[in-house]
Amino acid sequence: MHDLASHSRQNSTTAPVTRPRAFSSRIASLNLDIVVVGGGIGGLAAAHALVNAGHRVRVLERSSKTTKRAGGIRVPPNLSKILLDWGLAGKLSKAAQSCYRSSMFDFQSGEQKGALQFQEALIRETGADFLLVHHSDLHQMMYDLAIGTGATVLFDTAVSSISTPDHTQKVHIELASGEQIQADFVIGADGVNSSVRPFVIETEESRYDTKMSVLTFTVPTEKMRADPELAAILERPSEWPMWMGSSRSLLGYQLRQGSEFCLHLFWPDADIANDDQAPPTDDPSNEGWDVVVSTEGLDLGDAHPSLHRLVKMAPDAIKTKFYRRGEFDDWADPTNRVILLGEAAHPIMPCGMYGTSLAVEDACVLGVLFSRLRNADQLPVLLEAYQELRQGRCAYVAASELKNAALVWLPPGDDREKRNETMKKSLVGQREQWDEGMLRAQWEQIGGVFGYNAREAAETWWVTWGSLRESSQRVQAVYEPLDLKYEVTEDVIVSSSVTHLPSHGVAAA
Ligand SMILES: Cc1cc2nc3c(=O)[nH]c(=O)nc-3n(C[C@H](O)[C@H](O)[C@H](O)COP(=O)(O)OP(=O)(O)OC[C@H]3O[C@@H](n4cnc5c(N)ncnc54)[C@H](O)[C@@H]3O)c2cc1C
Ligand SMILES: *[C@@H]1O[C@H](CO)[C@@H](O)[C@H](O)[C@H]1NC(C)=O
Ligand SMILES: *[C@@H]1O[C@H](CO)[C@@H](O)[C@H](O)[C@H]1NC(C)=O
Ligand SMILES: CC(=O)N[C@H]1CO[C@H](CO)[C@@H](O)[C@@H]1O
Repeated sequence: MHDLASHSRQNSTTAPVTRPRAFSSRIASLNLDIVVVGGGIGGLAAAHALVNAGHRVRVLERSSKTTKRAGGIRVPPNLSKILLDWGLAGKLSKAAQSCYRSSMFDFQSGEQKGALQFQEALIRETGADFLLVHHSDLHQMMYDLAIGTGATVLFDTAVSSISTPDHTQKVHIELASGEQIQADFVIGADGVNSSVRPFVIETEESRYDTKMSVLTFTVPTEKMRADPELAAILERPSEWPMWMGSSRSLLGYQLRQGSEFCLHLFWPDADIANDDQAPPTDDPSNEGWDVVVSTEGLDLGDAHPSLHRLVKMAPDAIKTKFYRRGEFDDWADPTNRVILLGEAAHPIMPCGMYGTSLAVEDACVLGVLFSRLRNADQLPVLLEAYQELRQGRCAYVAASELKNAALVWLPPGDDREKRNETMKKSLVGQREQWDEGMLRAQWEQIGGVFGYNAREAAETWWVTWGSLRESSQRVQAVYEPLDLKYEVTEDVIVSSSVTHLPSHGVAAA
């Protein structure tokens, strides 16, 4: 590994003295040349965190710099906290909307069925607000951060393959243009359909068709204000409404200071009329964010008439096919030169609450670990720590996300009756009733998810294991003292269909 060692930073004393809190002031004494494949929010966050940890970073992004189509993102407190730590308070106060409550309505009648109030105490404890922000705005903020710290971002640069030829320590990155570049280390942050992943995982991944897609619409609120029923939805900007249907659901929220309303429609593929321009709904090319369908051919069926009107106010929608994938055994390649991050490592249900949070947390953890780098021999241990710190939490969050989503699209049956009962209590009894039933259990679960501290988890790992492993150079098999708390239990959506929630999932509440 002498090749790597030769990059050892000569001038670490010139590091800036003050840094935002999400970074340790630590600078790695071994300075790597890192390539991040994919300049989404996760890749840019990784670039920012790793430059801050003392490394040189180039981001390769296949699309062009002009903003791509996107909708909104829900930013749970743990992500907003990282963003605040990264100095984005000013930009967020202009671009983001705080959110404290979610109301549930019947998809057909429009009648309110329940409410989920984020208790202030909990929000306070997590230390940051729940925010709603446009994907493009957050992406731009991340880009500015990455560039500002000194990362290089190359657009229109698609990676076609990577390799690690035996005779060199470098990773070779083959671009679609035919050009080849080299790096000491590669981060695959190229999203759900990652082209780096096949290099890291050897076995063919399993992909399960949920037979559902998410349609993301953006409606100018100006149009909604002209319709009294829809205007009423806009009266409470700090609340996101959800409409619960049978094997379908809709949620919406205001963006960009109330000028836009973003909608995510969770919809069965069978009910999406085929657009001539779009690929057939069951085709994997519908995954991702590139397929745009016209709202003309979309029939909302038995939905409340106001929802029909609402959806038609958007000329088109981004259609994202939802495949579930199993967990990947390895996030790092056998040579420990390539690692996966964000959706490339742990795909999650599209348009849920946590996709972006998990990707940025990954970046945060990787930054902390890589600020410890002194010697290339540490890489196997640090990469193992990264996966160990992240994988359990990501799997837990992905499962609970799906469980929560399934709760609002339950088909008729006992589970749905139970849900209705509990939701009714959330409306009638308010506080006293709050302490009972599923919603509270759900909320506690959310609390556990919000309560995660990516940076501290990584720092703790180092204190507990890092220095120890470093001296012994032996990877230990047991990690209990870290107590990651996040475990995927059998009852959390391992079922064969996402449109049905396993009965004990609800009964447990
Ligand atoms: C254009 C776009 C719009 C989105 N809109 C929304 C939204 O409205 N709401 C929501 O909840 N989530 C949205 N998402 C998803 C959300 O960004 C992710 O769930 C989350 O932020 C985790 O991101 P990631 O960085 O891991 O992956 P992604 O956000 O998917 O980013 C991956 C990046 O890698 C690039 N890439 C892929 N393959 C290659 C390659 N071979 N070479 C170079 N670059 C490559 C892609 O162009 C993309 O920019 C969107 C994603 C994208 C890409
Ligand atoms: C339960 O709630 C759903 C969604 O609001 C509704 O369609 C269904 O009729 C409700 N069931 C009963 C028995 O009220
Ligand atoms: C996913 O990647 C494969 C191979 O790189 C490609 O053929 C396919 O079109 C991609 N799918 C999407 C949705 O981009
Ligand atoms: C990364 C980060 O800042 N995480 C926060 C998540 O929430 C916990 C507890 O609620 C905070 O202590 C963390 O700072």
